[in-house]
Amino acid sequence: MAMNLKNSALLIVDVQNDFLPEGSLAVRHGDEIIPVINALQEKFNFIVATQDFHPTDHGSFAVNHEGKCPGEMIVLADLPQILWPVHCVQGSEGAEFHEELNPIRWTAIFQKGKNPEVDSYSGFFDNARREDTGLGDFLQNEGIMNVFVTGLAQDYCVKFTALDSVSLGFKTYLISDATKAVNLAKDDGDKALEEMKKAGVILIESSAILD
Ligand code: VGL
Ligand code: ZN
Repeated sequence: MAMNLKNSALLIVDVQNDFLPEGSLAVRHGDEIIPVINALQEKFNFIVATQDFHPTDHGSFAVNHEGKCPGEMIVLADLPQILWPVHCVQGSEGAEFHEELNPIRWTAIFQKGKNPEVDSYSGFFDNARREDTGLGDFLQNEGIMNVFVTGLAQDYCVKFTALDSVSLGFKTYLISDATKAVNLAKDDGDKALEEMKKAGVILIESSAILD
């Protein structure tokens, strides 16, 4: 029997061209989740997307640190920071949502990563937890109690969004066939799943909602 989706939000994390095959920070098989997310969208009355949206001088870009390459570590906002290729630059094609992802019924888009001094994986807070995007209050004001997380990437923005969602008191689900990992190390995606489970995120498959 299909789940009851009263007071539930579908959260679509960073399904943007740069995280899809051919993008600058491509997640392998990332495009395979798009039809799954589109099917899920039909079951929800409340849908919100997040968008990684960096200025060109963002501190997470390796090119902005002389002599550094993507994958190397630095310190940013007093936190260990992995350096990335340039991605999701404001106004670029790479920052746009994939054209096959249906945005028609989205209630809101929350952008993050706009402050060059700190990275922002979660859709709720920056990595230093100094700034709040407003997503938590927005969901609460709408009476949302259950958050269903999908999108990219399972081992970064999806993981941190799901962990923050739990910490804010939402009953939080990860739809495991509606996300894919970057896997800089080959088991990062699996480790992220374990971490989320431990924190109280409930793992389900899309069939629990679609069938
Ligand atoms: C992401 C790395 C850098 C993500 C964003 O959306 O998972 N990963 N910026
Ligand atoms: Zn980013």
